Amino acid sequence: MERTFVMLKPDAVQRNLVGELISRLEKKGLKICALKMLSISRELAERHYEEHKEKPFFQELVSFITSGPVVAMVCEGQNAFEIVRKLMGATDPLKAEPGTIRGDYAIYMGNNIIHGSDSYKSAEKEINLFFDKDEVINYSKDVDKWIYG
Ligand code: 3AN
Repeated sequence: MERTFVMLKPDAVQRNLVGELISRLEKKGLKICALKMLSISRELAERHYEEHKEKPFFQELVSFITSGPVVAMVCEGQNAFEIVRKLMGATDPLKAEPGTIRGDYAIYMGNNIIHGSDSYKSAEKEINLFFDKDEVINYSKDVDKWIYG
């Protein structure tokens, strides 16, 4: 099973969407292996978004993600990062299809509700940035036999 990093951004917390979004991930069949609310420091934000350092929107990105608490998660499942990216929808809410999280809840590119790793390499980096080893729980669920056959 693969694991991916998911973050519900400050706009999701402020708009009372945390329960709804976690529910969508759970209903899809993803297993939550780690979950916590935290305030992101400037240093953590800059490390998390380091590949965007040269982009014109970098400062906006860092100040938004540090503007209020976020909910960080590790989700496990077959093809975890691709599945989460499908549920999220396109980065630009204008292009995100209705039925996806951004398609249903976001209007503005900067405030697009949710982050999900875009590869297993970035998932590993992001999980290690946000969680200690003992915060990520290994466990099995009987329902997995109904999800995966
Ligand atoms: P995604 O979150 O879909 O993986 P990335 O990694 O390309 O998208 O961008 C990271 C974050 O940067 C996005 N979630 C979005 O909030 C912000 N962002 C991306 N492109 C722009 C842009 N052109 N203007 C403002 N913010 C942007």
